[in-house]
Amino acid sequence: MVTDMTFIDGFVHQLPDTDPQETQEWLDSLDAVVGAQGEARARFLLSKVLERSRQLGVGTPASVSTPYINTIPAEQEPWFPGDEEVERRIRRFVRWNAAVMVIRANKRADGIGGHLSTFASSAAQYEVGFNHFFRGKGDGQPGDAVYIQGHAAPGVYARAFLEGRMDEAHLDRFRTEVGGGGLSSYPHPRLMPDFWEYPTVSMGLGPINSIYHARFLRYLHNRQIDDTSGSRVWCFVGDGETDEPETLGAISLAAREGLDNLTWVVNCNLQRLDGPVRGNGKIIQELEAQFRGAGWNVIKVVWGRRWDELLAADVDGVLLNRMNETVDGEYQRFAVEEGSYTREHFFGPDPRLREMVAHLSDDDIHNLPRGGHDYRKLYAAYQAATQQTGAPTAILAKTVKGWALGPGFEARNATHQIKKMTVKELKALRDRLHLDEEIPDEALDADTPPFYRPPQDSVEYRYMMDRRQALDGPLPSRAVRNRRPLPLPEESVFGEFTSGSGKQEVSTTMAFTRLLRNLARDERIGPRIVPIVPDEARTFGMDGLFRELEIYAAFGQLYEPVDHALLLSYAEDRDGQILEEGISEAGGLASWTAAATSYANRGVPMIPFFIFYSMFGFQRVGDLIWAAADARARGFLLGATAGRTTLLGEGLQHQDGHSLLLASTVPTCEAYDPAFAYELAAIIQDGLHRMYPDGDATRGEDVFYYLTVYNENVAMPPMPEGVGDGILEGLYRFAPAPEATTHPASLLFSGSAHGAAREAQTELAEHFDVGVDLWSATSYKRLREEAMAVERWNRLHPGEAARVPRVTQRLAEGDGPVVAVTDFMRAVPDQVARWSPRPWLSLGTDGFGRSDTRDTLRRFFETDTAHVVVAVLSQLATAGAIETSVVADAIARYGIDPDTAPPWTH
Ligand SMILES: Cc1ncc(C[n+]2csc(CCOP(=O)(O)OP(=O)(O)O)c2C)c(N)n1
Ligand SMILES: [Mg+2]
Repeated sequence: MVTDMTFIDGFVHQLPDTDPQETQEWLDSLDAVVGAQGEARARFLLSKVLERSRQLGVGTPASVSTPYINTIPAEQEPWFPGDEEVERRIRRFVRWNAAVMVIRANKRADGIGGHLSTFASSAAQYEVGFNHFFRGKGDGQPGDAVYIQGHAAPGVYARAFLEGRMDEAHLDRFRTEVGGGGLSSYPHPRLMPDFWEYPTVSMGLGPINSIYHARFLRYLHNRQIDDTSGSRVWCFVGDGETDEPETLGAISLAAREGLDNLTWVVNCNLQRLDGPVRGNGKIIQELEAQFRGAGWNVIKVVWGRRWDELLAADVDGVLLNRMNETVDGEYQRFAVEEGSYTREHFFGPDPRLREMVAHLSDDDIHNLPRGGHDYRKLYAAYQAATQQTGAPTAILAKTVKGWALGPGFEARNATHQIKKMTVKELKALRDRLHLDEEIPDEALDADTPPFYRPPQDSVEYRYMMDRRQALDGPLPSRAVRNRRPLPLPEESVFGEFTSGSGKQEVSTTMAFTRLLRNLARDERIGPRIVPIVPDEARTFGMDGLFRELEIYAAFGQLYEPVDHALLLSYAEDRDGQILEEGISEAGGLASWTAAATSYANRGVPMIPFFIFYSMFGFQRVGDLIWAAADARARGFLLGATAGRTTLLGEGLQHQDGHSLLLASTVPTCEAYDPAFAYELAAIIQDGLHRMYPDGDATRGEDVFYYLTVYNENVAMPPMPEGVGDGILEGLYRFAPAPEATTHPASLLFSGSAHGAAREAQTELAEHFDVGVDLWSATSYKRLREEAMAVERWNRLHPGEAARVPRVTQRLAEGDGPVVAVTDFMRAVPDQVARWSPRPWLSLGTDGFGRSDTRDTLRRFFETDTAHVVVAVLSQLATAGAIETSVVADAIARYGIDPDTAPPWTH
């Protein structure tokens, strides 16, 4: 009986053994090898057998881990085509300038920050890419997409400096951005729009974005919009960064879709910010298992070339054993201690191992380099990655954090945060980099260490520039180009929404779906529309689009769907248009970002519409949205099933009354809460024109839109005359006050709250002689930003004629108090309260949602017709326009219990 579950292979127990005698012979042989020569030899033989079986095409399950050595054996390394000595010199210049830039910044302004150790550990990884692999954007090429680890930015600036793309004055503006011309702390396209393309410093976002980016390149290709076969996505990842769920959460997608255009380089320096990543284990082994299990090609670059000869002499497998059993905490210690310590504690315990390194000095032992610093090993790995077909590659490169910076830095637990060097440390670094001719002692005795750039006629400069030229120019480089200009849609796409829906009741979500279909059908812009859904199309009533637009599937539809006979069947295709992301808002957002930045990254504008449960947008993936804004995303986000009471039965975790507030925190997000179909259409139409005026990406604004759409069906009114600008500006008068009323007031509604407001208008006129005019407040964010700008102008221009914010001007057009009602928190309308020229009161849905009918919920949150009426009356009474008894009568009339606890307290 099998007792250890880890060794059960169901297959060999459930199929008949057709030749038990032969089976027994194989097993006996194995027993004999283990008995006579030990486990190491047995493992070796088994691995050989597995390797042969793979060569013979005998499918065996891939094991998820391999021994702790390089995946590519020395004898299979390719010929290195570069000049290693010149490249080493270039690398040293880069290393020097990167360190000096940070040190000078902290001399200028103590506490300005910056990082030395991250790039010090990954310099070779970047340099091998810059000299041999990363493709630039010269001659209108789209080039590669390189996601650079945020904290390695100093090294990238240093290289740009050497290439003459920056001068010393630039480097001396590292982290000094206000006033212009500064270098951002990390990759921020928002701040350096000609340089950086991909924001990465919020850990985990670069990795997930890189996966969906690579996938989006395939999508563009398969849909024949752009030939992306020449572009690769590279992503540099920290080993600590792999702790983030976003980093590894989508790796299976990359394998499933066969993204061999994607290469990750995980810099395994064994440390994160506070200490070891896996002190008690081995991060490389753990990651290997995860990536292999997910179907990635994994290339481990653990040991530098000087270990090759030791491994070749490892006849007993003792070295391999020692490598396998040593945990990362110990490896980190070996990097800190002298060679004698490693001799004693790594090699020492086993006499055979000790003997193996007897010919090496302690210094030699200390300097046995790790694979991630070995240029040739890295070159071999990158080349293998670029030749891999059918799967993405993860290169796991082992390094020392702070490598070459000296004993005060290398592998110290505090190394991540150290940003200063003493003169002595600087001299030691200079010596280690063999730069004593370029940087003499006197230069270092001065207060500020110098940068160094080799002259333009130097071998290094010419070599570096030749390499970049051969690889299509410098990188990173961001430019908005019209490689594939975007034709804007026909006017008729939007036209139908202005006349309303007549008697037919529809929701704004249905209106959006119809608009999306119109856009996708438009001959001009149609192919550029990218509908993205996270397994919610049916929820939003969009499943009708499946058959018409089809769902993108990298390998087509390999089965006949269960609903194939239906008109609206589930249709997948290689050139399908819809990105159905499954249950991953993060994935949807990453796809959206890839599409929303394609106008710049590829010069191919695409118009993404990501529609999701509004509750799972800003609240769930807000940081991805922030990063997209940093990346200057242009596109549309749609928060569906919006509103705390409009989505009725779903309860606390679903009913969103705050996404608009969260959206208002993103500077370039245009947040709208449209009530009617014509508003929605007008906003989207205007958005397209702002992003791509006359279809020209280079003149467009880097803004994106967040629109809430609701699932409450109503008869959509026709668009009133002359309200076009008001819709976009955030506020317009929807309907005048009923005639023959005495007391004026104004009611502002947004989104689905229009229902209560419109009913209240009638109720107030009929029963209370109050005449309210109705206003649709489509965007409080827009109104607030305009008002803040006006307020600021007034503050800074004393004595000049004061300007008046738009919201103040508009509201000055009426009399009496103002009541704003929304299906979101009061803080949303309150954004503009202080600019109201009349008394202001907001009604909203502060508190946790809960399941019930819409009417009951609106009564509970005090946003129903009765509460709107009472609020207007109460405001009028406060102003002395009516008696307080009228308010009391109304409270009684509508059966409102005045003594319940506020909804946000329970
Ligand atoms: C989401 C997020 N959380 C925390 C941080 C702060 N942080 C910056 S660097 C770092 C450690 C990075 O370690 P690793 O990924 O191993 O990179 P290394 O510098 O070692 O290459 C942390 C926690 C961050 N940038 N982003
Ligand atoms: Mg690390």
